[in-house]
Amino acid sequence: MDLEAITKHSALHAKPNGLILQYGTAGFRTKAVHLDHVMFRMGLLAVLRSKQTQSTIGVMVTASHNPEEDNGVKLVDPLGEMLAPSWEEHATCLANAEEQDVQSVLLDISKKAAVDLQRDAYVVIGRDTRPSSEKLAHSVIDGITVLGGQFHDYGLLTTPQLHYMVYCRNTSGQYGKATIDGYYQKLSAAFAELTKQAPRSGDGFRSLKVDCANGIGALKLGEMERYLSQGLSLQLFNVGTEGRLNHLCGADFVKSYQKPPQGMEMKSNERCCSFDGDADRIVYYYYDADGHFHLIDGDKIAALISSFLKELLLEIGENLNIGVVQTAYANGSSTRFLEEVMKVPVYCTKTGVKHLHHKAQEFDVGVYFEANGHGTVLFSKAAEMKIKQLAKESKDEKRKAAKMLENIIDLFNQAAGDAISDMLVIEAILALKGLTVQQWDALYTDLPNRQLKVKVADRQVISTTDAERQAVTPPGLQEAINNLVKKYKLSRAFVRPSGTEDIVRVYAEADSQESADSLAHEVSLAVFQLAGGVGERPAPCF
Ligand code: NG1
Ligand code: ZN
Repeated sequence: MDLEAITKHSALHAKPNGLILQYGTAGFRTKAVHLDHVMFRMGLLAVLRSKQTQSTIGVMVTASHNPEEDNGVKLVDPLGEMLAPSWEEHATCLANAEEQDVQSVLLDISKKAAVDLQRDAYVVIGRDTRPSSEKLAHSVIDGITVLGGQFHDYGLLTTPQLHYMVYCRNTSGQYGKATIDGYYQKLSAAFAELTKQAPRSGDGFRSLKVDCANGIGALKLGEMERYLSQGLSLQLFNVGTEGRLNHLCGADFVKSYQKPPQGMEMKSNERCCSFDGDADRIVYYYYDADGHFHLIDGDKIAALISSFLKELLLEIGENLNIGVVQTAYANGSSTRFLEEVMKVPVYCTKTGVKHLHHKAQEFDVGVYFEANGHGTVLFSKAAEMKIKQLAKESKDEKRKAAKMLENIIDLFNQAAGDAISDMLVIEAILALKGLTVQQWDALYTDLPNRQLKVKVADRQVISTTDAERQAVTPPGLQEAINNLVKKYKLSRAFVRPSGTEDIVRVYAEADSQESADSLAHEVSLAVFQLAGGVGERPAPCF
């Protein structure tokens, strides 16, 4: 380590006094103007992680669905996964070190994590379309080079594309080619192959309107269109030429407000979807003939996909197990549908895809989706091998099912939830089953629900258990929630500190929208009173 050079360059990316940040559910995230030092230091950390794992590490600069003036950074581990928890701690230590301590913290991490500093390091970088992202990506590169690491800067990428690149590079190209062309080719070939069997029943199944949240999705779907040929025609909205990123549009807006995005022309019964700002979330929706808006969220996406996969798995008859992983935010109706109608086992983990991803790895076929539309399907290596063998050796229907599963394996991003790949799988399933968006929606009826945010002085005073469904502290809060929930029918509510924003999230569902709204409001008041609310008392919503 050239300690002198580190000190010199670090001073060029000085940490604002007193700023403390946490490596949260999705890395560091805050106003872009506060992030320069974090970027430089994450460049340093990525080099150490690369040396330690002897693999390529990814660094993604994005704040996903958050406002345009925010930014963020996260590291991607060798197989495309989120950074290991012990390294999240190192990341937090390094990001918060005072200027004069950067060297010693680096040495300390190297020692604790047994990093052989003599090894080579290779880091790949991607960034979203935020105005601040390019400069921040250069600060990452500065950190990488000062520690002697090599790098490849992919420039503009969706978050899942960067995960894909990392995965490809660490599996000697077996997973795919680590280029943007390789990504499009892999996905479009699998999509074409999968939809070959679909009945040609009019244009309805071949066209889709996409709200790109004024983000990277617009650029990347634009690039991908020519690979899709006639298979699917996309009409892109909110492509970033006029509106602001994630402002009144995008998957998070549509899911949170249960409203269509601005800037999209929707006719009744037309299938539409929204990506978020870095294209790792997707939700669908439509207007019915009476002008009512219907949201099809991550839970219903998981329901469609797992029903289809279950059918194919029965067809090949190999006893490969399937499991669905959700969080506490999953609509109660979706859990009931999956368990009671579909008869697939459902598991609940803490919020944040790393928890879902981890749990999904326990199954031959692990389907995981957050209600907000972030998810994918993971196939175990053993399942993948079995399926590939059957696709070659078996006959007739069994072979057909195995081939479809093989295409689905290729189509799902095994490294991370990916709006582009989820969209293609969903479109393929709808076409193959001849399902309209209304028929898909009719799988089950969502329980009315409401999510609210409450500002408190210190959100960490709330701690939870049971996959975040029960509050352990502050004292009395869970009892208060229990008593409120009893007042409503088919009701459920929970609260947890956000991992990405300085707020407490409140979730409630009940038999009617009025009840869900009223329960969410009452729970917000309980949080405000018992967990140190600041500012205005929460007002009744809607
Ligand atoms: P927080 O802020 O911890 O609730 C949000 C989402 C997560 C996940 C992360 C990362 C909800 C309720 N929470 O986390 O699911 O997507 O952002 O982007 O949607
Ligand atoms: Zn995102």
